[in-house]
Amino acid sequence: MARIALPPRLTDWTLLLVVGVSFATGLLSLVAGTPGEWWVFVVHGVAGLTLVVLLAWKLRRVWPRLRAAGRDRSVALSALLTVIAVGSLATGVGWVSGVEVSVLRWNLLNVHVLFGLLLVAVLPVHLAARLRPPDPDELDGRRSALGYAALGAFGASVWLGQRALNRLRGTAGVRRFTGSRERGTEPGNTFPVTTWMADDPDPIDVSDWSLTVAGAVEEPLDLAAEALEPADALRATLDCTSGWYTVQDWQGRRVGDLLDRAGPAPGATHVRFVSVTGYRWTLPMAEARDALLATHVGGERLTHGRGFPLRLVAPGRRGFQWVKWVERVEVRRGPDHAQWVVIFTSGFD
Ligand code: HEM
Ligand SMILES: Nc1nc2c(c(=O)[nH]1)N[C@H]1C(S)=C(S)[C@@H](COP(=O)(O)O)O[C@H]1N2
Ligand SMILES: [Mo]
Repeated sequence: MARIALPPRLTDWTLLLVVGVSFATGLLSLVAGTPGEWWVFVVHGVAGLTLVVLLAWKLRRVWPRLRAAGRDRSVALSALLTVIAVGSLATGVGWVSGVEVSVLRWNLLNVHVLFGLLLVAVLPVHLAARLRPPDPDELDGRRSALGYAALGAFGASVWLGQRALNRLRGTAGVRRFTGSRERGTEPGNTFPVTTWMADDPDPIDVSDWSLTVAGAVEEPLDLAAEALEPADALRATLDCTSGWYTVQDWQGRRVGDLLDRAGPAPGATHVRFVSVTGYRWTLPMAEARDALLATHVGGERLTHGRGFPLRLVAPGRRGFQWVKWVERVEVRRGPDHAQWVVIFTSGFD
């Protein structure tokens, strides 16, 4: 291993690159919901796994200094960073292998995301104290090529091997390309209720609820529950970023039909779906038209936890984008960037 190890500076800079790629693909994975986006998960897993080797190379070099840390604050921080990096790896691999733990209602994937965020939060402090420029003297083309080949081979073979092993063991469960495991295999309200952050409205009384369709439209609509009896159906996969999915037949109203009745005004490009809690998500017009506002799932009326009386069903989107308890559809002349903040803050008073 010593002979193929990258030289010190190159190891450090490669570590930085790999953490960057892992973090970026980790974030991207949260919005990857169509099969064409499978590569996000592969790059994330393979890059993440190469950290095992990079950390081993690095720790072999710096271990004596880490042990002698004493009162040196920047070395203490390096030690903390090591723990966080190892934690990110262990939780990632543990989750993929089907290890079941729950820390305050959090599963291993949630803990993994937390470790990833911690890593990227603490890393800049470490870099500010320790980052050294690349060293041209240590560069040796043949040795570096060998080092990178070893890294790639390790990452790819462990990734593939782990998949094969999990399939053999059968215990890690069948997973979608997003890594999610199936929950709620029966039709109807059988899947978990997932509330993100603080959204927790009281059950909605339909006699004082209605759906408003407004914004950039010729004629705003205000529809009572009776006007929304299911007329359309759609089979779609709800895939939550906390690692589970369910395939269900949803019944309700095609958004395109509601929009046709309201008549989008010139320049309308997006459609925003707003919950009674303020939680919201916006889809481009064409995608919104094919989405469903569901009142039923698997032939059953939605339960309160699953968004009764009306929830968005957005095929190819991840669960957090399927707004529950919808009371407003707003046609817009542009996207909505503030939604990224609102999904974290809605429901807090
Ligand atoms: C920045 C440091 C991170 C590192 C080093 C890292 C590393 C890893 C590793 C090693 C795995 C297991 C791959 C395997 O064994 O096949 C994994 C899985 C996973 N990570 Fe991360 N990760 C990081 C951050 C994140 C973040 C920030 C997110 C999400 C916001 C995330 C989401 C995931 C997901 C969804 C999986 C499961 C992928 C699958 O099932 O194929 N990771 N990660
Ligand atoms: N208004 C609102 N809609 C929401 C959420 C929320 O917290 N508030 N959670 C989202 C998340 S993270 C997921 S995975 C799905 C879960 O739907 P379910 O509870 O019916 O399983 O709803 C989404 N819609
Ligand atoms: Mo979710």
